Amino acid sequence: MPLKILVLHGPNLNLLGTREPETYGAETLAEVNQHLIALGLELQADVTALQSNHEGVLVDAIQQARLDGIHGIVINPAAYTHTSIALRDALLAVQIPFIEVHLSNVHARESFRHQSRLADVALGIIAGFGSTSYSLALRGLVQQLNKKGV
Ligand code: CA2
Repeated sequence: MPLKILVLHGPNLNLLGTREPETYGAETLAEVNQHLIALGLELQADVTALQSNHEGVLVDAIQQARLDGIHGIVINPAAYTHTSIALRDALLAVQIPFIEVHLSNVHARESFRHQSRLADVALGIIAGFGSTSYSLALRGLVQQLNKKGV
């Protein structure tokens, strides 16, 4: 049975490829998702992706992931990284290993981006590689899950 991986994108990431390419890259969200689905096939992982601008929708998706038997989550919580106790609580509640991903190097930016509400409960964090951050996260997550014999 292939691993089931959920990729979650937080607020404003639907704008990828249309604004601020110097910070977030030129690839659209649809292209990022296509690459992850293709990489998933290579890694024998079934990848599904969801973007929402709404915190509650992301919380619902995390809760649903448990019911759907998702083995691991790759999440770019975007601005909710720095604020959301609700996302932290949801991820802790479902006990699904997750990787926190950022396109930009958040530590080279404003100080309010240096804090994460999720990082200390994440399996790992990847930041600063543009859309490649997601691919690195997916590879790392699948490797860890396979190592654990999930
Ligand atoms: O670097 C990242 O991936 C961030 O999670 C992106 C968030 C930001 O609030 C975090 O501090 C770091 C912002 C996402 C906004 O996405 C846009 C994409 C294209 C154009 C404009 C915004």
